[in-house]
Amino acid sequence: MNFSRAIVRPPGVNYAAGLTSAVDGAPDLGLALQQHAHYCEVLRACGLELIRLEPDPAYPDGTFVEDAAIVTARGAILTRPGAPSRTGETDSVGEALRAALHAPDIRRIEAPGTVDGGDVCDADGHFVIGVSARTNEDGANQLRSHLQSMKFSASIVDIRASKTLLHLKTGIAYLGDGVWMAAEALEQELEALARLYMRVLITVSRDEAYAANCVRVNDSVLVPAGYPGVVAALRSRGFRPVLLDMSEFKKMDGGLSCLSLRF
Ligand code: CIR
Repeated sequence: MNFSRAIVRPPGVNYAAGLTSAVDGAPDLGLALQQHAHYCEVLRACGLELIRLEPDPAYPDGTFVEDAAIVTARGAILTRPGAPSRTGETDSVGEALRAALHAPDIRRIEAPGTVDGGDVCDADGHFVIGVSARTNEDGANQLRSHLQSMKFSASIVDIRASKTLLHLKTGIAYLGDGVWMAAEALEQELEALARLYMRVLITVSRDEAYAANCVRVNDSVLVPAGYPGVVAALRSRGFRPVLLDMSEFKKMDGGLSCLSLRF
């Protein structure tokens, strides 16, 4: 949960052409850019140095950089995103990671495997990998092997029954020190997760489900604005929530974590 850098990419001119299942209408690009700028300011205030990528009109979903790679303390793995329109997003993220990590060769998920970074939750070096509509079993197995060869442990959880979750981290966040946050929708999957080191579980009610995707960054927890129950639960456990307006990313099915790749 201690990070010093993050890769980010603002939404581009055709951001509204990205994938979405949301019914809140088209996003307002001007407002999305303001929200993104504030997100970046908050990361900097948390002590992170930002590596800023340029938007590429070929990839309207490119602002959701977290889906393109898994970055660990022992190296990175480029994903192979499950939506065909997003596959090429890994090129620019890979280039940035090679430069940032001084690593000419970065591992990658190969076909027929698919993995979206939003399906991968790092809990102090144990990685939970969700099999979802975007991450398939082959991809999850490849990722687990890579992580194991890097001396991490990993477990795979099938979340396909939870139709409301695009990714594992749509519904779950690890906040450090054995504290997890999980949406009620993940109840069944949590039985599998309960075998993990779970000291405290904060359950997020259905009406605040979007806020289950929050991110611990150093001493703060970044939380979408508008979810008072989650904020109260975090404060009562001694966390320092920092609220971020996310309306224009929610309209494109994006959560707070997917706007940055932290390492
Ligand atoms: C997509 O459907 O791929 C994008 N519109 C949203 C991706 C959000 N990623 C994430 O939550 N990890």
